[in-house]
Amino acid sequence: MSGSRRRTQVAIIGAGPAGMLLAHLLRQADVDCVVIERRDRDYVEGRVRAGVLEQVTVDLMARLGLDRRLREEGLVHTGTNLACDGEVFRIDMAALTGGSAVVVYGQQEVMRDLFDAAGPRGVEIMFDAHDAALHDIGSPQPYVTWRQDGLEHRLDCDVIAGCDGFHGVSRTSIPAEALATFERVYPFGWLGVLAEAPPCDHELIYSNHERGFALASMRSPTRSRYYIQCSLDQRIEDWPDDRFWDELCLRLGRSAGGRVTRSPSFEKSIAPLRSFVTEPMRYGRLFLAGDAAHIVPPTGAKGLNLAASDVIMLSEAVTEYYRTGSDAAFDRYSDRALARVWKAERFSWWFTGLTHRFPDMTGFDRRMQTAELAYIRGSRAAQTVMAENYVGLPLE
Ligand code: RFL
Ligand code: PHB
Repeated sequence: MSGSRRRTQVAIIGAGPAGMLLAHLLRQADVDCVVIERRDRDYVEGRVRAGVLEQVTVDLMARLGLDRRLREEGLVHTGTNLACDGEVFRIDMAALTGGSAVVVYGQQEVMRDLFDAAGPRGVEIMFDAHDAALHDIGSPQPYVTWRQDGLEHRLDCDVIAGCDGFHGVSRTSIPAEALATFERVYPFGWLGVLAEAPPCDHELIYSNHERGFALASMRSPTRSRYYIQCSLDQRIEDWPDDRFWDELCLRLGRSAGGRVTRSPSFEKSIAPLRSFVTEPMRYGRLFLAGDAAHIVPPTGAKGLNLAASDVIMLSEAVTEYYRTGSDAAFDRYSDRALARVWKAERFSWWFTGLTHRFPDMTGFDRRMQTAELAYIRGSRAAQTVMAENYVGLPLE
């Protein structure tokens, strides 16, 4: 059965961080858009994912006027910690970068802020939109169709923003011969746990341990987020809370591990690790942004932040197009976004290699890791490199 047929300027596929940040940016610039999301709001908002926001992302929320809770509840971290076999040392990011910091504020909170403001600001979101399909993306009059409430809908537009994540439909709508993809799949995953308990430290601890990587993070002064590296054949059922806490404490070492509060976990999940980039991030009038175009392993905390920098650049391209009528800004988007993406890919890949245990690792490889960590510990120059990447490179 046929449902609605209408027109907008920009059709946005996916209401994750990339799609919703873009929608708010476009609304602020008086560009019409409609967001088409496969799932419902509770699902998107409920996913426990990123926790660390770079200054670029914090500034974006402020520019959108959506940073009230972020300022009240976000935890500003001016430093982060590395550990090697239980020996913890601090990287003073603010001192090394001329005052930059990151803010711990969960992706769930970011999504809540973006969704809460959508209605009042006229950002239209079609939730539960199934079987989205992209049509005529190589032409200046593309359109999107989907199924909702048993009806077929059609949205004509000037531009499609593919913000539908790694498993979305946008990237795969592009003819394979028009794209180059670059990928590294890591032979391990992260088992993550959320617990209602004070964190073991007031800052994050990234720990390299003989038995594998561990990360101590948080969501608030009373809520901890912890991860341990695990092999990909493991299941959640293999990790009852007691086993998780034992392993985490071992890997964090006596001092930090001794401060872990073992309370019942209320979220536990395993995520695979991958580095992935698509070039270019554009085909005709379809523009990819966020995880739809690239994936980083979570070690550098870059995924959500890259989604934010992509959509800042994409919104600039779109608004320039409507101001000038010229495609020139569209032509620059992909190169501009990829320049920042590749630097974040490099950092996340490097940081993963420095801190994780690889199955085929030799004694020599492990000594290389411990030597590099010892070098970073003793070198202001090495710490500066780490710090400026961690807080986020500037938008160019
Ligand atoms: P998302 O978040 O995947 O959102 C895509 C949205 O598109 C919808 N969708 C569709 N809608 C319509 N039709 C279709 N055919 C569709 N297919 C998909 C989906 O339902 C979804 O709502 O991508 P986006 O917006 O690009 O955002 C990316 C971020 O979510 C991601 O990069 C981060 O979560 C990564 N990440 C981290 N990033 C950070 O910056 N800092 C961190 O500390 C951090 N930690 C993490 C992370 C990701 C993790 N996992 C689980 C992958 C920690 C973990 C464990
Ligand atoms: C998190 O708190 O979920 C988190 C923090 C830092 C990372 C990855 C995830 O590098």
